[in-house]
Amino acid sequence: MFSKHLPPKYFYDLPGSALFERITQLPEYYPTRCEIGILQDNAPAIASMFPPGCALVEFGSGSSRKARILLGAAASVDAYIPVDISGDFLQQDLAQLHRDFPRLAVHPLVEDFTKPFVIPSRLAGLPRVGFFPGSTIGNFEPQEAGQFLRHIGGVIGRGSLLIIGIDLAKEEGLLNRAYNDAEGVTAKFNLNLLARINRELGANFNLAAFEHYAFFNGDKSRIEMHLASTRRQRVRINGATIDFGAGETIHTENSYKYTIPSFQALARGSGWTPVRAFTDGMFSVHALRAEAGHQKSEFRSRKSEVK
Ligand code: AVJ
Repeated sequence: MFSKHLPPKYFYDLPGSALFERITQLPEYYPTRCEIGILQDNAPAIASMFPPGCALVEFGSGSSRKARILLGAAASVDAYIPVDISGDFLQQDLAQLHRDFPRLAVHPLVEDFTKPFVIPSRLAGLPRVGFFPGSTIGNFEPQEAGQFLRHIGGVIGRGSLLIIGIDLAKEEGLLNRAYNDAEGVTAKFNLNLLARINRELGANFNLAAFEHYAFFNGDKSRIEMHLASTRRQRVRINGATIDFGAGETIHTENSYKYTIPSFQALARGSGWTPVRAFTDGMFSVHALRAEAGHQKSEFRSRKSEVK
C-alpha cells in the first residue's frame, strides 16, 4: 500500500490563506510573533548589511508585514519585489505600502517563487537582497531545502545577501501545541485541503470523517501534519475512486525544525556563507551571503536586450 500525501502549497487558496493568518495570531503558534520580534529588535543591524540602492526580493510574501519592518529601518532599499503565487493577497496592501513608503518602487510578481522568474528590466540592475521569512523552507525535505537555497542564489546573484527565517527545534510540548491549537484553527486549515479538492475537483470528501493529526517526529526533527480517516471509506474525485482504511492518513505537511548550526551547515552546503544569526531562543533569522558561482546572468542579458 502506498502512503497518501498532498503538497502543502495547496493549503493557500483564499480561505486557506485567511485561516493561516488566524494561525499566526494564535497564542500557541509562536513562530510569527517570535520572528516579528526578532526583526523589530534587529532591524537596524540587518538593514546596515544592505547595499545602497538595493532591491528587496521577497519569496512568497503573502502580506508584506515582515518586509515593512526592514523597509522602515533601511533607507538603502530603492525597490521592493514581493513574489507570491496568490495575487489577491499581494494586491491588498499595495496602496498602503505606497502611502507609507512613497519613494519605494514596489513591483509585485505573481509567480511560483520555487521556479525561475524574471526581475522587471528597469529594476534588474539594482543589487539584490533576498528575504524569505516564515520558516517556509521548513516545508521542504532538507535536501530540497538545499536545492531551493541554490535556486535563490541563482535568482539574486553572487555576493548578494539573503535574510531567511528558520524555526528552531525546541521542547516537544511547545512544538506539538503550536500545531494542535485549542481553538482548532490548525485543524480547519488542514481540513480546508479536502474542502478545496471538493470545491475545485468536484470530489466528495466527507470532512467529518477525517481528523487533523499533527505531532513532532523527533528522529527527523519535523512536525508532521496528516489527515486521518476515522473509518474505512471510499471517496470519489472526478471519475476516480480512492479507498481509505480506518486510521489511514494523508500526509499534508512537514515542518522541519533546525538548530542554528544545523541550518548553517545546510546553507554552507548550498553555496551560502552564514554572516549572522539573530535569535530569541525560539526562532532564528539568518543573514547569508551568496558565494561566487551564483550568477544572475539570465537577468543581465535580458536587461541589455531591452536597452
Ligand atoms: C507557513 C510553512 C511556516 O510550518 O509552521 C502552520 C505552516 N502549518 N500551522 C509552518 C503551518 C500548520 C507554517 N509555514
